[in-house]
Parts: sequence; structure tokens; C-alpha cells
Amino acid sequence: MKSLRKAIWLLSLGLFSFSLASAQSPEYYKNRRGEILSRLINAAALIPSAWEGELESFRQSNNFFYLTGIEQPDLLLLLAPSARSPETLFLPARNLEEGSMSEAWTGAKLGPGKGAEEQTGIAKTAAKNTFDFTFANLAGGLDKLYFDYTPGPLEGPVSAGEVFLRALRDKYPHLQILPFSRLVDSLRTVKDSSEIRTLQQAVDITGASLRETIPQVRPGMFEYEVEALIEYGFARRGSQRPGFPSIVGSGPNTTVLHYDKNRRKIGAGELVLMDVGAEFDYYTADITRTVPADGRFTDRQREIYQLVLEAQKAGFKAVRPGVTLKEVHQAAKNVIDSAGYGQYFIHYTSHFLGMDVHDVGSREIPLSPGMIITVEPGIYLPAESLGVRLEDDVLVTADGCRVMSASIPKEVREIEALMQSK
Ligand SMILES: [Mn+2]
Repeated sequence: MKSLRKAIWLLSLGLFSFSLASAQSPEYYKNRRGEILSRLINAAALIPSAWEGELESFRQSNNFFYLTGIEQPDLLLLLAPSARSPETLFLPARNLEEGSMSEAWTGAKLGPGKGAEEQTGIAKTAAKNTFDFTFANLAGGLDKLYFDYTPGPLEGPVSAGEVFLRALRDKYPHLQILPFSRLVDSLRTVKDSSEIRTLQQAVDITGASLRETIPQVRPGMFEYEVEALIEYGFARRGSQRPGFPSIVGSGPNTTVLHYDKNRRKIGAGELVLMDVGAEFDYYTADITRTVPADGRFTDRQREIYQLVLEAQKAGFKAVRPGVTLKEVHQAAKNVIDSAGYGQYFIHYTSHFLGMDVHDVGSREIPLSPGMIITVEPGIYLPAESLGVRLEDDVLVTADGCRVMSASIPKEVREIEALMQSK
């Protein structure tokens, strides 16, 4: 074990010393960029990496990571079939001086040159300050530019992406600038086998942490303690971070959908709702379990719980190629409607899942094999301080679906047995 660790450590020094986080080969990402290149006609695509704030931990932007596997800020990827090199990565010069932005402070980084081209598999790298010149030579022959940028709030400071976009608009008024999501979303929605494996790891980490934490839940504990136990479980199992802010709500807070303050003390006889997901290598799980703090459901809690469970199973049954999320929602909603609780099911049943917890993909598209969605009905009764939501992650297969989180306890007897197992 020890020698294996050492080998991995040595390997990581050799291969990944320049923030290439991904376990994938450079060819894997080259193929993806090829997919984008084949969709560009009289057009180019420009994908900036995430920016780095000095006191926040860095996470690459999903689209940039999807196309390069590189975890480094301040980069620009230009894809342009009509350019001499169809793919160019622009990087800042390496900073080997002293000071807070130097590599001595922030760790070794990739710089422009042969080494970066070999490590990333991107045909050409160039210094970032040559971008304007390169793009000016190219722009005359283009009609469209796909630019990857998420608009910020209408008020508040202007983002770096916004500044960049405005400068492009001013300089190249003939260019139609379109969101890059139009090219990449349909690719990201269908997961390949390695993405499915990665997301399965995220699901398994989440499941193991829930299984470990649920027996420890009891009245008198604070919601944040439950949160901390779950997130510690994630970290111990190799998750880099939670994929979204963990929701741990007890009693009245089980009826607040996006409750993430997690400050309340859990009371006797209450339900505790945990909506959590570990992120693993840029893919996140999204699982919800609702458990009784005392280890046993009251009759009323069990009644509502069973109804939500039945609705969820109806949702699973509806998942197969060709249907839309609307139909999955209707299947789950019918069960809750016919029991008379329709008005207390106040959200949608499904969303796409992947690099983002609410991943790209629209409710209107027909499902196809390789898509991953959540199925998460709920009933919320604020007057009774009683909310139940159950959420699992589901892979669409050729003939139906596979519930990726099926092994995480959920039946009433399973939950009660798990809680009494401590
Ligand atoms: Mn969800």
C-alpha cells in the first residue's frame, strides 16, 4: 500500500506537476475539441478558463475543463477551423519572479511553448498578449463567434467576461457573437462511459457518507453537525468539494426547498432532510434522503414518506429514451395529485445532472441513452413542519434507466434499520 502511494506520488510529480488534473489522455479532449471544430462554419469559438480570486479556491469552468482537462486560471482557448492552427491555447508567460502571483507562491504553471503543447495535446500554444493580434488576422473571414461567458447580475460590478465581450463587440461589429452553450450543451448532455463512471464515483461517495452519517442523526444535534459529518465523509473518500451547498433541514426547515443555513437544533419527533452531493473530478451527485430524528417514523410521517416514494418509483418507470422530463414529472405528479397532495408538490421532478448540479439540457429534449437526470418528488406541509423529499440519480439506458444511487437505503424499513444500527 505504502509503495503504491509512493509510486502514485512520484507519478503525480512527473505527469501532473502542471495542473493537468484530469485522469484522461490528451487525445480524449482533442476528440471533444474536434467535435466543436466540426460544428464551426465561417465561425470560431473562444472559451476562457475561470479566473482566480486570491482568497478563493480555484475551480475550472466546466466548459473549459470539458474541452481541455486543464485546471489553471487565466487561459483562453481559440477554436477556428480557418486559422493556420485550428486550436490555440493562449497562456500568460510564466512568472518566476518573487511576489504573490509568482509560481513560488501559487505553484508551478503551464506557460506557452513546446512543453505545454506536448502535455495538453493542444496543437499550438501562444503568449496571452498575442491574442489580439492573432484574432484580428482571423476575424475578417468570420461571420460568427461563439463566446463562452455567463452573464452576471444586471446590477453590480462588471465581470471580466463582460469587459472582454464588450471589447470584442466594439472592435468587430460585423461579428455575430453567440453563446458557446449552443455548440457544447448537446455534447455535454450525453455522457460517455468515462463520465458515467466518474459520476458513479460521486454517487458512491455520497451514498457511503450518508450511510455512515444517518445512524448518527439524533435529536439535540445541530443541522450543521450533520452537514459536517457528511462533508467529512466526502473529503475522506476523495471528493474535491461538495457539488453544491449542502442542505440539512430539520422540522420546519424540511419544508424550505433551498434551505442551506443549517443552523437549527434538531428536535425530538422531527424529520431531517439531507439534500447533498459529493463532487468527484468535476462531476457531482445530487441525492436527498429524509429520516426521522428518533429513528422511527410517526404514522403521519410514514404516510407522507410512502407517498413520495411511490411517486418517485412512478417517475423511474417513466424514464426511457424518447420521453422528456415533462413526462417524467407528470408520472410522479399524478401519484401525488391523486392522493390529494398536488398543491404541496411545489417544484419540478427532474433536472439534468453532470458537471453542474443543474446541468445543461432542456426540459423539451427527448431523453437518450447516456443522459443522467435526477428524480426528486417531494411533499411540503409547512403547517405540520413536515417535508419529505427523495432524490436519486438516474442514467438513461437503451431500454429504460438505471438508478445509479439505488443502493442508498430508502425504504421505510431500511431507513429505520439503518438508524437503529449505531
Ligand atoms: Mn436536485
